[in-house]
Amino acid sequence: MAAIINGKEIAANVKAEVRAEVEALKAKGANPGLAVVLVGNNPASRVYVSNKEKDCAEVGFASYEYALPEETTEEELLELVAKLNADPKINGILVQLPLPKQICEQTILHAISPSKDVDAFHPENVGRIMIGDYSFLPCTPAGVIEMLDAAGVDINGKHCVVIGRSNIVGKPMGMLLLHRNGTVTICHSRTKDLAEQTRQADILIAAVGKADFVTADMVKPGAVVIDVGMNRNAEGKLVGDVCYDEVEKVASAITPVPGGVGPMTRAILMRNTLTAAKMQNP
Ligand code: BQF
Repeated sequence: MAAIINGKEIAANVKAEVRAEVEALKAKGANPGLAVVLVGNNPASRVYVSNKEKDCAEVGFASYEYALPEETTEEELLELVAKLNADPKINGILVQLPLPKQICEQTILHAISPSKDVDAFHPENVGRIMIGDYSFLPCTPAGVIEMLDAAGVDINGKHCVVIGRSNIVGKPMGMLLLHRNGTVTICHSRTKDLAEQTRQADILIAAVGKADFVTADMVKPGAVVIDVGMNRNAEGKLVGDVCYDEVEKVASAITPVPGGVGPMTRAILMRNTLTAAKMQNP
């Protein structure tokens, strides 16, 4: 029986901290705000955007929604980003991904001012994360670190295995664990004998994007298992990458889906927006 690491609860604590600091900023006359840009009608994206706006209201940020039609061109979106970069009431800019296929995500992310880049996707911020000199945290990986800290899991010297090498989760996750003195293995679709790798993990992070991918035989008894996955199963239910019911019997601690990493990702976005607002209201 593994301990359940409750992301919703830990996220509420992070947001309460942010809220207190937002109040202090406002007392000094600032009115910190986040621009949330949604292009098209992806239903999941709509939910994510409205979640983020709710979080803004909860911690005291103004949020400014820009909902653009599916057929928006790259030039039009670049124009909006330029306008937001120049607007002093906007402290952070979030462009919800994925973007429609006529728009190159990289082009847009590179156009966001690094000082307003609350997702930390601009190459300047990505590079800063690599060398450990950063102010914006990569939201999901930083949320995972915050959960491990809150659960009292010591990373120092532990073997951390990350499954998945995306620019948004896997790669920056490896970096943050490395900064905390973890010994890091990043596995991916070409890894030979994946289970042999994952069984070495004291801390196992699943960021694969496939329901029920991590089974009990892939987990060392007593390991801490963090499930970053967000998948819909055959019944349309939200599930992670980990076979929760069987892995829970082997692990010492585990994160649920929903209510695990997802709420933490959102909480760190609020922390990054606070960081941006502080930098712009010195
Ligand atoms: C929960 C995301 C894939 C692609 C683009 C709470 C969220 C999700 C789940 C959420 C995600 C996933 C977000 C739960 C933001 C996480 O209770 O388990 C919150 O809002 N997320 C996103 O903005 O873009 C994505 C996943």
